Amino acid sequence: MQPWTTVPYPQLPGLGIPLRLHDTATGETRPTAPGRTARMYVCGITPYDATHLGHAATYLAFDLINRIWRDGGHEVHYVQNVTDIDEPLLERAKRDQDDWVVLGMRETALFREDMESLRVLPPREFVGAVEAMGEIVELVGKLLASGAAYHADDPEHPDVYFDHRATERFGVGFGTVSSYDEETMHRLSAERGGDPDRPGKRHPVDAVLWRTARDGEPSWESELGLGRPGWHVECTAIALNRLGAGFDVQGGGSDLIFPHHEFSAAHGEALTGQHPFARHYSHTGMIGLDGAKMSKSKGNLVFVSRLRADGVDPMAVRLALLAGHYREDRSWTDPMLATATARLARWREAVSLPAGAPADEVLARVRTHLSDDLDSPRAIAAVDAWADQTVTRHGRDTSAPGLMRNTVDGLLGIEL
Ligand code: 5CA
Ligand code: ZN
Repeated sequence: MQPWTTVPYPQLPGLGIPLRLHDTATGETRPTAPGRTARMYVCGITPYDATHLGHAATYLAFDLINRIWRDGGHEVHYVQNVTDIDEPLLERAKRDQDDWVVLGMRETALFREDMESLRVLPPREFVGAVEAMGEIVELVGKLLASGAAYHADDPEHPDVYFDHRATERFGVGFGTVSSYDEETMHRLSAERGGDPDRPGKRHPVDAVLWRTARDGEPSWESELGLGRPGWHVECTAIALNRLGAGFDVQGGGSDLIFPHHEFSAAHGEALTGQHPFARHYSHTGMIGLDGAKMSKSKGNLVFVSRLRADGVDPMAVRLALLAGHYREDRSWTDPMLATATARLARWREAVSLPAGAPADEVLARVRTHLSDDLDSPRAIAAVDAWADQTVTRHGRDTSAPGLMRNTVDGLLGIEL
């Protein structure tokens, strides 16, 4: 698929600081250690509805990683998928008597516009499940051949499942990403698209790799028979074939820790024999509204496109979301947007002055805070202090307003 259009990335003086990032799998916050080219995979949207502020917050967090790595002199190979075939898409299309292909294309186009307006740097590769069908089929075929996958004991629908114990044969147990106990895994499988109670599986937790065709559902002809792929293997194939095993960061919201990232990793490891699938598993907190997680199924959504249509400055939306720490579950509120709008106006006033308080120290502070597990609230506070000082007392440093404009643009992605 065509990614969205990029925005210029200003070069900042000096070199950025290596990023320390929390890793869900080990529970530690430790340095990312990319090579010359950093490799990141972030789980993309299922395009059956518009981008809400929860999605936006998640992609903004990974945009900070992208920016910090670039500031540190790395190139970034960023891959993002689009789950353009899956249950939720088919259900929504049916409900609205829409064509699932048209629905997916329409919502993906809107997502691109939203990302562009928020100045999120685009992935180098933006890949739909449908266009990756051949690679997914090949991967499932290999898992079957190696014994890591099996057909369900069901003559009518012998769907292919992944044996979740498959990596044990080289000494890696299941559960290295989430560390959840079996009861939690069972419960979350049922809540998040799995089918723990289906008969014919070796184990309730096992996840589907290839679902044989059902009446009225789209399906693809393949060496696995007519059918469509499971969700987790889509991300395994797209990530592995572009980034290789042991890439730097696998990202998404905390709702993807289990079963999605657990299984994507287990599929990849069973296939390559290499552990870990990704060196860091990075997860963002959930954005809610009025105390409940913002989710399409609950219908309590604030859309980026709605705010744009209402004339809200996307830079204020970006600043409002970055004012919270990415790992915290938090709620979207009107005062958050009001605070961000006022802050944006103050920063704009400060950078439009002919001179200001010295800014070199502020750049250093912004770098330090962001490289400390993406501490955007503290980075924003450092810019606030500079803007207050500059607006109230002016300053004599004529290069400061320009440097602050570039700092805020390059590292926080905010155009003043
Ligand atoms: N297509 C899959 C990933 S392969 C998917 O989860 N799509 S999604 O449209 O449901 O979500 C897209 C991204 O936004 C995922 O990374 C998800 O974890 C994240 N996300 C969803 N809801 C929220 C929320 N309320 N707050 C923060 N992030 C969220
Ligand atoms: Zn995914």
